[in-house]
Amino acid sequence: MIVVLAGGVGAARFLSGLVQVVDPSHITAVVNTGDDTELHGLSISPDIDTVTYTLANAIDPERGWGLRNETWRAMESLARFEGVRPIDSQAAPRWFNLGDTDLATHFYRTARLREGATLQEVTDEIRHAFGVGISVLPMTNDSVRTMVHLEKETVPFQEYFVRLQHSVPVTGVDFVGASTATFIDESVLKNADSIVIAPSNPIVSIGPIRALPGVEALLRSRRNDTVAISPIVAGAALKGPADRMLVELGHEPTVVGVARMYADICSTLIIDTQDEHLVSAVEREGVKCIATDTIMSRDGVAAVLAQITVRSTPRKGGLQWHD
Ligand code: FO1
Repeated sequence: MIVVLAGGVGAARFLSGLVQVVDPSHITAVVNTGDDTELHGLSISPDIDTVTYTLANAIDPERGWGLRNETWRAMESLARFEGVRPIDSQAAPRWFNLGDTDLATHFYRTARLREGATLQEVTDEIRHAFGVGISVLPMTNDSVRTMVHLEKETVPFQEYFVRLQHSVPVTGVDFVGASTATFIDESVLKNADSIVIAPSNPIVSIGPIRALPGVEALLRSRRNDTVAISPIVAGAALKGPADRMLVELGHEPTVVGVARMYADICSTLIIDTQDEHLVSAVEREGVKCIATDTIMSRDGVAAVLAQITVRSTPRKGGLQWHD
């Protein structure tokens, strides 16, 4: 079993390459839920849906989130209430775009959670409904919410990322609920043949998973079987605010900075060829370093990157994959 610690878009793209080189039944994605939010009374799990929709080839290719061929009639129809909504009302927010067919997923998840299903159960039902072959696990069934500290206020992650367009400096992040949450399943990390840290935001996508009780120690114990892929290429994030967040939170926004953040829990870091000149600097952090093409927006790159990734971890347990 290959276990992939995953956030949103970059992780989803990597997984879409991995399923081309490894039998999907041998892949488990442990997905960040710190981005989850409740809007319109609906329980929304963006990173889980991005992974599920991408592997179902149903993702909108331009946005990297939500469903392709989407319509927005429900969201447009909310506009009429903005004129009558009391000033302090949270009703009918339109800054977070929920497409009409995407809403169906949130209706189903919300209703099942209200019936007492766990997030793990309903996530498994949804990935089956979308015909996804890998196991998709939320990092926990408990409520963990990434709160982003800005200069003058603290906001939930999606308000930082979407409403404020992550255009404001961050002074800190907290994963509220993490210290009392239960990691979804320790045996997944204990028994994995290899563990991959996907090219996700090290702070707000991988950070929440690491913050769950017992996970950091487990990952340290599996360091030799763990490989990470840098989400930073040539000092920048390919998507989202990872590079700025690294700087704002005191890290170096380079593959060396990423190596420092992951050195305790992974033995190999895969970086892009644009950073090839930093291979020795990464290895000085005590992490083996492989430079290859990691820009998965180009066709075929995700599968090759996945192949290099699985080859770079010891093939424990004789896991079969097609070379
Ligand atoms: N990202 C945006 O930039 N704008 C949006 O309006 C937006 C809506 C949205 C709805 C459902 C969903 O699953 C994801 C959505 N995202 C949107 C992306 C989301 O904020 C990010 O994918 C993750 O939270 C960060 O990885």
